[in-house]
Amino acid sequence: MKRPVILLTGFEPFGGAGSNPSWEAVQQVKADWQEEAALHIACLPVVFAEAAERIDAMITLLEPDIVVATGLAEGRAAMAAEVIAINRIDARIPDNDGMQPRDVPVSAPGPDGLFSTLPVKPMVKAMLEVGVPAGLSYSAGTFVCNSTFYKVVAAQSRHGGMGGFIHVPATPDMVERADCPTMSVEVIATGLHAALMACLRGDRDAPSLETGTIA
Ligand code: PCA
Repeated sequence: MKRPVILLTGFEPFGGAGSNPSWEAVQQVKADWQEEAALHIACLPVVFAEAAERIDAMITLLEPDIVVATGLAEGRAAMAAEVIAINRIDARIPDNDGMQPRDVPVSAPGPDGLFSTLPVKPMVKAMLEVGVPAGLSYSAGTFVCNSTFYKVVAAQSRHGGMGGFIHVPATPDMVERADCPTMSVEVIATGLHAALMACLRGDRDAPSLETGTIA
């Protein structure tokens, strides 16, 4: 059997932050990787057009079996397996290129929404089993993460691979508000590894899986 190929991405810092835990955790997963599958990683720019182009080009080149894109969702307390990407951009803040598109589609001819083609419930279950707080999320927002998620699902469907998105919490060093929930890079990386393993095992989504939902 062909050795499975995985593409795991994180994002560069944005919005004035000095780091982005998604990319830090992705690097940690790569450093610890000992599985049979080939793991490719990349750091995407927080720039609407460029992030989409970059990941699309990598998907064309690698034809990965599994693409998991990750990004920061400050304020969330748990790892969030995103269920659906919406065909809408409404940037609350400018991207790292100073662009702030409002109320425009990700893809004018595309459908209103694209569901993750990753086994989201088994991924959440796998994360919970290794002690990492996790749940499903039905909104990936309307910024660069959601639009990248949309592009990943579309690009993966071209060659029959699976793709989706996980949002991760902020790390303790980056939050100023005492009431903002956080998670360490190590715990985030443990969760991502468990989620990838669920994809590799071919765990199936089942309605009976009790996973919980993040608002
Ligand atoms: N989070 C942002 C973009 C990059 C990131 O890490 C988002 O949720 O859209």
